[in-house]
Amino acid sequence: MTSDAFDLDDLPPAEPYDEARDKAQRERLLTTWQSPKGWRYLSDVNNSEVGLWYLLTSFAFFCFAGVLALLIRTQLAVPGNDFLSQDLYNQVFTLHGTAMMFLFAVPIFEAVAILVLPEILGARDLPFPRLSAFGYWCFLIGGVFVCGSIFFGAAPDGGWFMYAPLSSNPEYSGVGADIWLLGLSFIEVSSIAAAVELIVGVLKSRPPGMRLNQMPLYCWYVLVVAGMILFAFPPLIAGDLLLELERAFGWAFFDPDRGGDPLLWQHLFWIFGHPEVYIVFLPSIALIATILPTFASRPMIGHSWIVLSAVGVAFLSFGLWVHHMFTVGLPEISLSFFSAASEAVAVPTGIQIFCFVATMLVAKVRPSLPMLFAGGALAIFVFGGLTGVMVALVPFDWQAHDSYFVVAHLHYTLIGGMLFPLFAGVYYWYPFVTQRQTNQKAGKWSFWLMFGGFNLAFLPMHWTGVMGMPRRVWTYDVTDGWAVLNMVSTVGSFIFAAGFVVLAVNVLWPRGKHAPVKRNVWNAGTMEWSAEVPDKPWGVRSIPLIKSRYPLWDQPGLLDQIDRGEWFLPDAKEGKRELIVTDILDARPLFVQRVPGPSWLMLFAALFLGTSFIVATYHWWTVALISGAAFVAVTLYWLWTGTAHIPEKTEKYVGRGLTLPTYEAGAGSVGWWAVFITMTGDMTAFVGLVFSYFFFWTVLPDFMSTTEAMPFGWLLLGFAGVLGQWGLTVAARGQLAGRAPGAAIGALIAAPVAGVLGMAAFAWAAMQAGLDPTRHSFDATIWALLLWLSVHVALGLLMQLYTAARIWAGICTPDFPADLRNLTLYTHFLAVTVIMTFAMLAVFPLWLGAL
Ligand code: HEM
Ligand SMILES: [Cu+2]
Repeated sequence: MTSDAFDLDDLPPAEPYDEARDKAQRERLLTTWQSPKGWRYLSDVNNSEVGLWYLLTSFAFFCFAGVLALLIRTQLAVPGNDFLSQDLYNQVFTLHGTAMMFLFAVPIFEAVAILVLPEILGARDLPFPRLSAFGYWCFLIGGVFVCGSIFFGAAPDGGWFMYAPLSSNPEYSGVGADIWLLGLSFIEVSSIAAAVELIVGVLKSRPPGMRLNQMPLYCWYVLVVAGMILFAFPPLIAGDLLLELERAFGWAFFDPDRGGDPLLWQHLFWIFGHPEVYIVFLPSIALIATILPTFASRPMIGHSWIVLSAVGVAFLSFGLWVHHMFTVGLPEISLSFFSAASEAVAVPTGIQIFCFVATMLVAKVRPSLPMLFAGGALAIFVFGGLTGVMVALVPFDWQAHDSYFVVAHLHYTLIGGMLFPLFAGVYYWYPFVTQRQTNQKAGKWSFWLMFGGFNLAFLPMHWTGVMGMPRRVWTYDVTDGWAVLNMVSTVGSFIFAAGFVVLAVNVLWPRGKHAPVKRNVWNAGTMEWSAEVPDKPWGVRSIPLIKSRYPLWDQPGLLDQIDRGEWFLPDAKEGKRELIVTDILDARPLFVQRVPGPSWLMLFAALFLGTSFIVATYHWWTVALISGAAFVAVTLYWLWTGTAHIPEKTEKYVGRGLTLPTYEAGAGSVGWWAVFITMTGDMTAFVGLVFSYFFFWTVLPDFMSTTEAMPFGWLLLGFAGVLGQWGLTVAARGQLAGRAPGAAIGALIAAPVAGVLGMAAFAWAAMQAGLDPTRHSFDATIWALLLWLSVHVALGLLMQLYTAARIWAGICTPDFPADLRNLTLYTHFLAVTVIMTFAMLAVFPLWLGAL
């Protein structure tokens, strides 16, 4: 039976249990999924391993940033202190904020998700294990680079939001700003890679039967947060690009003398920065939403309300960024609007909290370490939320802006909203990861030390702030009257740090010395606790049919059935790592996806890409180019050898009467979705550039008229050329489907020729008009748009030649056209990009002229 004719409610019974078969299947699964041994372990791609590396690395950066925090507090302990120099102090607080936000808060979400999401979904792995590994290596390399800079006195020192013009003028800010811009862009790319992986994972790797409305809350939050990363990071990448172009080549974006505007940076930064706050804290709410039902021994009250509120917060959070700019002198109307919108976020956030509290009230909650942390989190976070409501009011914010009141507020939300829930999660899942139990008594100590220390450190900052202590000052005078409160803060922060040390020792204590646990120690309802003790590398012995949000509670006998291999894919006969891909809404099984195993390619790809970003910081352009080319070569080899293989048979029996295809191309496949989602993020970055264009247009009355118009004919030719690159690709798809691979190859070779000629025509038009990016913001914006387009034309060229070669080699065929389908999707986005570019370069100015 294939999946169309398949009724999930009426499955044939499992075959009778046979011990010898079970043993053979287990052996085959083991050899297929086993991690490589010795130093080859680092070539592994299994989500359990990569997730763990991610987790440990993020915590390492947390420790680093925490030590910086202690340096800050030591410096501020007494007035007139000279423990840190002023210059070093600037680097220390900038790097503290930067590392906490970019190297800890976001990556830790991805780390936890990579580690537990597949298991909660009852999947063997995520659909692109190698992508996760690549993302991890990029994160490690970029993070070490950014953090390492402080040992050379070269760390960024412009604050974690790097405001122009301080950051745009190399005279005020040294190489640190470049390290910040390039290093973080590189890390953002890896964050986006992980987000793509997680979105596709939630949408397509759910077990059969787990319809969207049956998905555990944790998965909903992962979907929402990964989606937010996809829309929030790209505007910042666009901003980074503009700022680096100004720093390295003198392009005029932020310099008011040349028609630039520093506020553009603030907009692009906070369009990212505000959602970032929710990107950081929603995953932690997700942890509470996962932990709470377990200890309440009942389903969460208001499941759908929580999901809707999470989605609501995500949407709202993109409309709030201006509340970080209340004091820059914006029109009153926009102040009122953004103030009201900021208050509105309290509503969906409140709904989520109310559902949690309601669940706790109706159930008898079992006291436990994770719940202790969850309770502490709610207490701190609600307090931080209240001061948030205060600073969202414009008159109050005018007083409190850039004072220690804000430092207090942001740490109450971040530490209450993300750190404490995260620690709850650490204690909750420690037995899942290690199959041992932490020392509960030490756990309580760590809680009370951190809870007490935290409040002692940050509560006084509300007063120092109101008394006028500005943030980011390296020292103060005894006559300011802040000395006692600052000393209290410092003592508190060291107590907090002591609590964290207790936690770290507890968790890192040799595993063997902790007490072993039985399966599903907390008696939880979600699938990750179905893991056998001792743990196996295959994720789940057989992939079950899921009919409940809490299957381990509601589906009697499920564990035994899974263990005996009575469900889907109980075997790995061909020695291939296989997943079941299901459809987005109803999780009906669609096909069997084969995922590649361990490889060094991702490490090399990350090293080359990292090198080219790092050397670009020092303007060694040649090395950057060579290394970039090496990255492209490795990636192409990785794609060629690792993706879209033609399977040895087109169908496969997966058990319980179900036979599934082993290949899929187009909109059902995971590869297509990955391209679609990645390109959505890419378009968002482009929209950031479009935003810049219209931003200048609204703030500069003569934005369009400072230069000669570009010749329309050349622009039209450019437009036609790049559009031709798209059209020829679509034609190639038609040719291949019509079983004319030769013609398809021809079209795929002609396509980039059209695109490159088109780009040349565009550039010629800009040169004809004498556009010089260092002269004025208009010229710089046009060149930035063209630069963006040309990079995409070039990427298209690479992929077109790659796909032509695949057709020629017989890997991409009329019946197995995945590569070409994905490429066509890419060029659809290219077409939208060139249409919008043409509209801004040619149509919009014409239309304005006609007005
Ligand atoms: C371990 C406890 C922590 C302590 C004692 C601490 C201390 C501080 C202090 C004193 C400042 C103000 C520095 C200044 O304005 O001169 C600061 C800034 C900041 N902290 Fe923390 N912090 C801690 C944890 C965190 C965490 C967990 C996060 C985020 C997840 C975080 C994010 C930030 C950010 C974004 C800034 C602003 C940096 C800037 O002004 O550019 N901190 N921290
Ligand atoms: Cu905000």
